Amino acid sequence: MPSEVVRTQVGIVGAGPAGLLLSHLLHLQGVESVVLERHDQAYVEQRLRAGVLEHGTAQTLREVGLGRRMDAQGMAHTGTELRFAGRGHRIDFTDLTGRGITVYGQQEVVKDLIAARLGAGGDVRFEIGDVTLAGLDSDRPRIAFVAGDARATLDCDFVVGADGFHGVSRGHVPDLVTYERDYPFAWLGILAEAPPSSPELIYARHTHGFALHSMRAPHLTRMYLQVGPDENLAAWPDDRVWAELHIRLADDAGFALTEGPLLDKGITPMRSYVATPMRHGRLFLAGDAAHIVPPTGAKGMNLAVADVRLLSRAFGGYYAAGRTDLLGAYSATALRRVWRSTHFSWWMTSMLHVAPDDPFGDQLARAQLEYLVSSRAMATSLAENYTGLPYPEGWSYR
Ligand code: RFL
Ligand code: PHB
Repeated sequence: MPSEVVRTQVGIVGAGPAGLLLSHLLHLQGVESVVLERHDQAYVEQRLRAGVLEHGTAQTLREVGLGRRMDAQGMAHTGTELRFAGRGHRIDFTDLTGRGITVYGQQEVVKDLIAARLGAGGDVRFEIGDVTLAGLDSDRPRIAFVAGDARATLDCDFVVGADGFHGVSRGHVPDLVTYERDYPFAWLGILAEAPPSSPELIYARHTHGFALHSMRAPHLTRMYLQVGPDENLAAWPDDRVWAELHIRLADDAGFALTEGPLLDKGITPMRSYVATPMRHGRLFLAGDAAHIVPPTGAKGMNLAVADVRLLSRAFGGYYAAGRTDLLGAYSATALRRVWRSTHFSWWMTSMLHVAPDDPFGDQLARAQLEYLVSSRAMATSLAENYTGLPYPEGWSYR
């Protein structure tokens, strides 16, 4: 097998939002990177995932030249609805915090990032196999990989593991301490060719379980249902999905749910997971490679963006001025926001889902929802976490 050696400054494993955005932010500072991705480009661009961008995430994308399609096709939302006991309650984000969210599919963000990287001559390699990391304790780490029939080595100054929860990077951090929580349910998600039935997202808690009404475009509705943790998709033919959505989203005001053909249907497990530290030697972890939150708080992709903002500045400081302090502070600084979002996501999840055989938890959830919709203080707390806490000083990406 022929063997190629490629040299770069920052070697990035994974072309999800974390890896691609980091590569883009580094490019803007004149720092070179190569991104290695296991899947092909079409797969990465079509993978259906997150939909909610925090105020700061959308702002970050705009500031770095990635806002054009997002501002044309994304939907700016100024509030969301919480629905329980047959009644809807609007949480007005803008009134409570002066900020809002943007509903824009993660796969669209990924498309915009890939177009920007490739358009600027960036090196993003798809269909890469057998990634192995070596020399992470030295000042010349290497990433070995297979591209087509050829073995190759990427010689770099730093390696970033942005390879998601199932990636290889996290396993290279010795003495990793992990914190985990499993939930006794999962989400069944659908994408329907139907106009959204409400202009905003609806988070609904019903005795049957949680349901979420979201959207992707004026003709595309994205919805989720709480199901059992080991649920089989075959047990959920389309008519059962619709019947359950009608039941859980119903309200006393006669809410009407518009149906349409299903374009996608899948099950997502729910877990909270934090791995520390997010650094070992010259390896830095970012995004889902280091932490997972249940999707109820819509935080996963936003945390990935927050991580790489920090990393971008830390690498920028290293290359421009030889600074190592920001790299040294990365893990501890990133983890502060990770834990805040981990708490928020756990809290939203516990409050909105119905755990089996947990009447005490059920009463707590009701009490919490009633408090939330009657207290401006509590509603403000939800709104500021959901729209994204402002980045503290030092989180600038350059
Ligand atoms: P990703 O997106 O998983 O990207 C990692 C990339 O690494 C590649 N990879 C490898 N490449 C080379 N060699 C290897 N050995 C590799 N191993 C893995 C993978 O193929 C992949 O391309 O991680 P990243 O960049 O950290 O981004 C994280 C986000 O994708 C994730 O947090 C969000 O999707 C979570 N999430 C949500 N986040 C939000 O902010 N708002 C939401 O509304 C929201 N909703 C969701 C969600 C996730 C969901 N699912 C399906 C898990 C809703 C759902 C249903
Ligand atoms: C989505 O639109 O996919 C979505 C929205 C809000 C969430 C999770 C997912 O909390």
